Amino acid sequence: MDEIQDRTCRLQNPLNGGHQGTPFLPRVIGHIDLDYFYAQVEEVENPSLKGRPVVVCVFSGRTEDSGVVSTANYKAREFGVHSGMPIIQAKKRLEGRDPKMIRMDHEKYEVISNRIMEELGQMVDVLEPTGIDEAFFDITNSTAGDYSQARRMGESIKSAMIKNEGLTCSIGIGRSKVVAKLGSDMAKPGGLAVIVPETTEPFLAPLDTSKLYGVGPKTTSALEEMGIRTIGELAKTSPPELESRFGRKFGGYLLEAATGTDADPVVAGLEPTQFSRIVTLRRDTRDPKEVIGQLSEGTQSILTKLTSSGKSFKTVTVIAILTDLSTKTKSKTFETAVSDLTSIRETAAALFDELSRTAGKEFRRAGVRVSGLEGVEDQTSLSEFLR
Ligand code: TTP
Ligand code: CA
Repeated sequence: MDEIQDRTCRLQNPLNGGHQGTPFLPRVIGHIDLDYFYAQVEEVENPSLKGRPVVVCVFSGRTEDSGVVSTANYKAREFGVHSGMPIIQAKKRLEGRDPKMIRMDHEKYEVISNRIMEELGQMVDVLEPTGIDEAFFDITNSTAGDYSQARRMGESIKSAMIKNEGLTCSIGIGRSKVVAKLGSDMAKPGGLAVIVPETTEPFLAPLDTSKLYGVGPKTTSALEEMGIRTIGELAKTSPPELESRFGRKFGGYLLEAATGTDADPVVAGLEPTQFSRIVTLRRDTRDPKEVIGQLSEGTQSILTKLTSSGKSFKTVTVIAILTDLSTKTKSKTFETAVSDLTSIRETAAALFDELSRTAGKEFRRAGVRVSGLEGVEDQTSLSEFLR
């Protein structure tokens, strides 16, 4: 155990990105992946779909049914429906099973994804979104490297997703990105897998190499040709043997991945393109004054972020999550960029006023977003130039 812990510490030392100042804590890295994301969002919006096969479709428009499946819920997957399958084929497989075929609404999923990433960002030390419904995170500092604490954080992230969004997710936690990603894959759907540092190598050893992040069918068959089938066998292979077959970089990566010692740090998300804050209202309401009042800290914090990053914005969007968990948004775009609190608050109040008249239901949660940020490029290039 000590040897593994020690190696983890030395590896993470210069590379521990998000938790400077505490160099000897074992790394605690997580990976979160929302379950059947687009289809689950549709189920949340329309709970009567639960129990039915739900297929989110990208219609090409050529004929009524031409196009492919974007994703499907687990009920539809039971009948072999999966992402990328032609819609016609999915319909055949679900004949007589009362399927619901839904047109993909990318913008809607993106609004929800952005909100989720913002929420997650507030719960962890460093968040690195890697797709519309997945992200790596680092919680070394907030758990002080303690894996029992990490398990509790994993549980509370899962509960927050259910409470705030009505969505289930899968989480993996371990000492590296590869281990965390493998954990979330194994925990699907809806689970939490915590792989403590001491048991990482014995945990990985019996698994097929194809389970490793970045190991696709081509690499798997190349490894098989070398007589390597399990991660444990890969871990015992000599570096020169792997490097001569896969090159120095990928060969080295394979060995690190197989021992769960890949040291890649979790890097905070890219330059923001928007700032937003969302709150759960003290009571369900659609009174615009009450809503904007409860967002006063949130709008202030948006302003602080704008000021500290030297940015102004062109668009204000208000977001309301109604009592049935459906999401409604309304936006206003200015002709020229602005950066003052009054523009945010007054515009948001007017937009909430409009939204409350058309929403049809009370708001459970409410948020404000500013986007169309300006001043980013100028500042970055200048500071980079000076550096
Ligand atoms: P995934 O996370 O790969 O899949 P998923 O969330 O639907 O299911 P799982 O429970 O297995 O994680 O992709 C996230 C979203 O990206 C998915 O909901 C829809 C979209 N997507 C496509 O549009 N086309 C595709 O081929 C894939 C794989 C995903
Ligand atoms: Ca997913």
